[in-house]
Amino acid sequence: MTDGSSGGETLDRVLTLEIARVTEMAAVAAANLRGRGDEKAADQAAVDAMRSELNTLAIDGRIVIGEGERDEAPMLFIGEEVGTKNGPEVDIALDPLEGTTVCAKNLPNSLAVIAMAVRGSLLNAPDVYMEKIAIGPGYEDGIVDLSRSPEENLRALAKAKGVAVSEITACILDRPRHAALIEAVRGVGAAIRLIGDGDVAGVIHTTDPEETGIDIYMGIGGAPEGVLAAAALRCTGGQMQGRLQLNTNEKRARAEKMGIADPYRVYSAEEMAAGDVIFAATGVTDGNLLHGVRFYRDRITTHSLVMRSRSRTVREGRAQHYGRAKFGL
Ligand code: VTB
Ligand code: MG
Ligand code: MG
Repeated sequence: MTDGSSGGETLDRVLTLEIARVTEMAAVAAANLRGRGDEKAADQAAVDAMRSELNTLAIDGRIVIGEGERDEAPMLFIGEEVGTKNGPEVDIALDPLEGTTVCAKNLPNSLAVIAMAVRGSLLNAPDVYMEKIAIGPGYEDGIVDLSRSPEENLRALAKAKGVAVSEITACILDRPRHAALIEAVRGVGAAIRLIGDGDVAGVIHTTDPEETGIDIYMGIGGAPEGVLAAAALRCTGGQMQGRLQLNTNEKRARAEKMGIADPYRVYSAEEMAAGDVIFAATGVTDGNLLHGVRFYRDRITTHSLVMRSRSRTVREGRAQHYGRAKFGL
């Protein structure tokens, strides 16, 4: 099928711009409640806004990475059908507010994110942890690998970049489970950017080290966030590996029901998000790549990235939304 067609192996490229509206709406709703110390309220506002905008799109959409399984998530649950149905069959991964805690504290890098792909091309990951490693574009395949030690990976990256290991910065979630990883990274002489939340942003930051100061993402975060990050990397280039942390029988059984036969499998970005993938993210709070939403008397401004894997296009868009009424604000 040719590019721009409405179904089959490729997505209509107009959808790339359409999904930016979806993340913009979610980001504005969340930003209206940022810094209030109430993560649930901000998350709920983002979910409501994203869902109603998503339902206006001419797609036959199915959520595969969402807010959770049906019984615990009333909206945007896994399996929920969205869109007008008059359009291509697509699978959707989303997080209306990625980094709820950072949003509640008004700290950097909370985002509204969505990825869309041809039906059947996104990994149906259960909501468990995933070990991840990611670097930006421009490197030979396989220079970092989850099967190698952090020291080996950092040395290989430094060598490929042509710098000393001390000039490499790794982004890692600030969690007790990363104590040994953090020690290893510092032990080899690399620097660490410790983040409180938001590893989708952390992975995307590796794609623009000059701008963000981050060369590599390492560590264990959410599996749903892993698939979202993989979708973004498919568009920007770069390498990523993810391995689900299925450390109990219950988790292995849950994963098996979702079609995951080998619990130890290492997934590449292509295996987590295959084929023609589109991705959008809008900043909620200010961050390294995106400004947060700004509220003015007569308008609201948003800052987004929209990407498409097929054409490897990354567009950055700042929108001035005159007339705040469309946001109900
Ligand atoms: C990360 C981070 C998310 O969950 O995936 C993290 O990107 C992992 O879980 O923003 P823990 O918080 O349990 O360590 C979030 O913090 C929340 O979705
Ligand atoms: Mg969420
Ligand atoms: Mg999240």
